[in-house]
Amino acid sequence: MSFNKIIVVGNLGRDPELRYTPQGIPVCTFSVATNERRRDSAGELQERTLWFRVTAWRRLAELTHQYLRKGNTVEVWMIAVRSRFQPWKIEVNQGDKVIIHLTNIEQTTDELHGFAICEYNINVVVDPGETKTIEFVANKPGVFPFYCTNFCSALHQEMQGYLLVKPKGGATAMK
Ligand SMILES: [Cu+2]
Repeated sequence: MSFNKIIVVGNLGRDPELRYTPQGIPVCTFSVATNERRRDSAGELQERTLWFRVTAWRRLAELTHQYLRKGNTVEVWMIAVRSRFQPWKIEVNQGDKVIIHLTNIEQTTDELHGFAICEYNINVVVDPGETKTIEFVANKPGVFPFYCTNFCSALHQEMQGYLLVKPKGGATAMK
């Protein structure tokens, strides 16, 4: 038996795209650029960019799509359904621009959900079947809980999660 394994560390060319095969299997493709600097025969420093095309499948494809981003924009596709948010935690770096697309996937027409992060002055209500997009810059480091502000059930306050904003150059508050 033999195998080889490579580790690619670089930058994304653009945000990963998620598609589905005709059988419904998630596939996520993205490109990673790596830079190599070397001296040529004349002693000049040359920079060479090498692109790797990466394909992730199934759950990894979904996670890749959910979490990987180009530059410092974090885009999250979140669902709200009684009594949870999915994903229920978001980790970003201080200074990141955060875009949350929140979809309420309830079937019953009166099942509204709210979404609030008090410290960031965010408070929205999402109707069943509706998607709302929330945008903000995560400039305050720390751990900020979010929860459902609508009385969707007696457990609405248990419908919660947290936003972790890792401080620039500092220690991580929570893992
Ligand atoms: Cu709710």
